[in-house]
Amino acid sequence: MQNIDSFTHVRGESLYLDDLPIVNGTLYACVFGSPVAHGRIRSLDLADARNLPGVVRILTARDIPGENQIGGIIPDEVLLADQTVDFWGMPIALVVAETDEIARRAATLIRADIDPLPVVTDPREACALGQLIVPPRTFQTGDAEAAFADCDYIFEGRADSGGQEHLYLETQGAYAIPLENGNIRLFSSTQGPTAVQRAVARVLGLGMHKIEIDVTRLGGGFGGKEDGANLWAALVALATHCLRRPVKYVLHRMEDLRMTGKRHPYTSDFKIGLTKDLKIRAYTASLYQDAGASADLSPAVLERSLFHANNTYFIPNLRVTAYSCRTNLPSNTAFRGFGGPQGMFVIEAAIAKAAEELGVSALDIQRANLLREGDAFHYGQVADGCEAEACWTDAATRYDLPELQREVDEFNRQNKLKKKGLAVMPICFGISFTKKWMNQARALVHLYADGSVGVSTGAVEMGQGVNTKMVQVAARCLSVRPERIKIEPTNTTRIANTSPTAASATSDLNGKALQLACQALTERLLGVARARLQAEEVSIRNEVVWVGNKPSDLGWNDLILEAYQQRVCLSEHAHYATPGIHYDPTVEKGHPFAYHVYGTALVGTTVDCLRGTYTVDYVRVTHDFGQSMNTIVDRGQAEGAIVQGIGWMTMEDLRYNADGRLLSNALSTYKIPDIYSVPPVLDIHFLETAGSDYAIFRSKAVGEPPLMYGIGAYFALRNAVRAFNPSSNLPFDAPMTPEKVLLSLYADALVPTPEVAS
Ligand code: MTE
Ligand code: LUZ
Ligand code: MOS
Repeated sequence: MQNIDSFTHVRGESLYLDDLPIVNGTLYACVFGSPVAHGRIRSLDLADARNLPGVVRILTARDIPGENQIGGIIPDEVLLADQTVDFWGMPIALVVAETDEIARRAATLIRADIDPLPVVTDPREACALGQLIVPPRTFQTGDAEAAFADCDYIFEGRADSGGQEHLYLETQGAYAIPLENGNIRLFSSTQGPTAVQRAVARVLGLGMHKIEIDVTRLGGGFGGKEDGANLWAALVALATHCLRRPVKYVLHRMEDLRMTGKRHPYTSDFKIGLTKDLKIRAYTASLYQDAGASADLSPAVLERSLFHANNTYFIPNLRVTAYSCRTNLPSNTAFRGFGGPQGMFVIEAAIAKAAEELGVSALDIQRANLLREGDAFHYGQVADGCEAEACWTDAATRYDLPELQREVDEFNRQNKLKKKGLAVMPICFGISFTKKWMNQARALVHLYADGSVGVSTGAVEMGQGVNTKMVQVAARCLSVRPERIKIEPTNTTRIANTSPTAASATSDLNGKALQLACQALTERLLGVARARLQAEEVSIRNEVVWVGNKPSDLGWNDLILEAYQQRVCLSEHAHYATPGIHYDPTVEKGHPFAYHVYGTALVGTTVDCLRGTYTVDYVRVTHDFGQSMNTIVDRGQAEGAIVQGIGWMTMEDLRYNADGRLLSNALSTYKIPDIYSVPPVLDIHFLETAGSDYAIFRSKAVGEPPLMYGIGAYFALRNAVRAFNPSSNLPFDAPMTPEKVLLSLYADALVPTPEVAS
């Protein structure tokens, strides 16, 4: 089944926040952000801005009736800066004006007198200063220190990965409408309607019941709107609360780039120990996460880095400690993979380091250590339905890995100025929110008397196709055609206490709730049909002549109408909570994931060794989708995630200066993959696997895992560079930009040798 949104998307008819019809009397908001990254506010001069015609009000922390606090996991994030500013662009005041242009102009007229404080932008420095968001966490199994003594080889190193701008096509924004009795209806571009509702209620000092959040769809979120949407919604809600007028704020791209958090950069130290047969016996690592100025989701992201520190390898002795470090940058936040990719990059770097030092292929180490059925992860869960080896073997044979390797070697023998590199990237990703309580969802189904169907769930459509999957679930469970079914906007009044649309688990959680609701309705309808068929039998025996439809022809419409006339309830609200998951953070052991997703990618690159430019020639994947319920949607998700992962690992280069100011603040200085950077060969093979009982219709979660195939592009590029310059002692420092490639090609001699130049 095609994505149900494809027609309105292509015709430009899909409604995003900024497309909603404007309500009479709407005002426009704009933030005045801090001009420094860290400092103490002495005074604010609002006079010029206030005097600008069309400015209605300028709001500051003092206007907040409730708590000046929007922090989720930890209450450390103010809505508007009060005493101190902690990052460049941090909201200090909100201008509300008759037009968007006036609001923006007025914001430029505000002056802030701020005493500067020291700016920290390096997580290691923050850690040394004791600036931690939460106490460090350590996951361990076996005894890594003792195991190093039994290792034949030990290697140490450092691995850094950069941040990543979400670059959702639709920027952050919200639109608040005042209702009677101080109630507010809020349209928000959020992955987490309930998170927005909670933040707004807290800031306004109101009950959550007075705040209704409505989301039709997002033009992408990628994690940036899981928590990151709360701020903008709370700002417009504050303005609406104070002025009793509708207020709208949709960020300009440069505001969004400057003021919102991104994927967490990590810097890590690792130590890996192997035996002669290339088995990894021991692995230790320290991960330093750049959390930015406040916690938001950083502790949860940190936790997932720890869960995925082994990627898809069985490591009997492992100890990994992670530090969430507070710096003076916008608060970094969820981004597809949620810390998993950062943790996995470190173990892949350690394996590459070992391979390079030993003069073996990394593939041999990766292959020798793949997780097997029944192996325990370091957090105690036992691999069940493990497809690591199946995916590797399928990819290696389907795409002829030995032949691909021979091609690379042959090409590199014959070419001096171009080199090819190949890397294999196996992945393993746990499906479930790592906070147990978040693994729940609800669905509300109305069967209308004419036989049409309305479905509400907590799922937010953000391009990933969840609405299409919800139609499929309802159609299958009710045995009706998809055309009869409408998916309603996500709304906190219809579905309360939603978990954010995140963790790739949305279809599983909401789909299962929807399945339960449909099953309950089907039971009731069967009861009606049964009664009618029994009546038919009686009537036939009594030779009653039927008028109209014969009961044996009882169609869907007749059945619904009959049920309605018999006063049978045609609505159902169902709840689903993932069974069987648990976790004890005091010992860091448990069964946190409903299941794991596996896969293997072969990635090939070519480097131009004069220019430092490169291409990713192919990504060839065998992926465990379980029993995919929609191969079109799932293939699209895998393709998009792979390209996004390649972007993170190769070209997306966030730069802040020492003053904490974002330099890569536009698309001229921040490069993301475009159509030309999509690998010309992007093969994705759906491995036939059993799926999981905890996946909806055994169709495994797909949103995030394939992003991690992009890590293969980094190592394939590294292999190409080393084919040109074997003595190049490249640091493990992603992204591998053309600039870095060029410098590392000539790491020992900054000018090409005459032989090479010829
Ligand atoms: N796909 C599109 N087109 N747009 C997005 O914003 N977000 C990703 C992924 N795929 C995203 C996307 C992220 S970060 C997650 S967690 C999942 O979709 C969330 O949706 P799901 O749970 O339905 O997979
Ligand atoms: N969000 C979250 C996530 O709150 N918890 C998670 O475990 C998670 N995992 C992936 C993506 N988002
Ligand atoms: Mo995705 S990072 O869970 O929104």
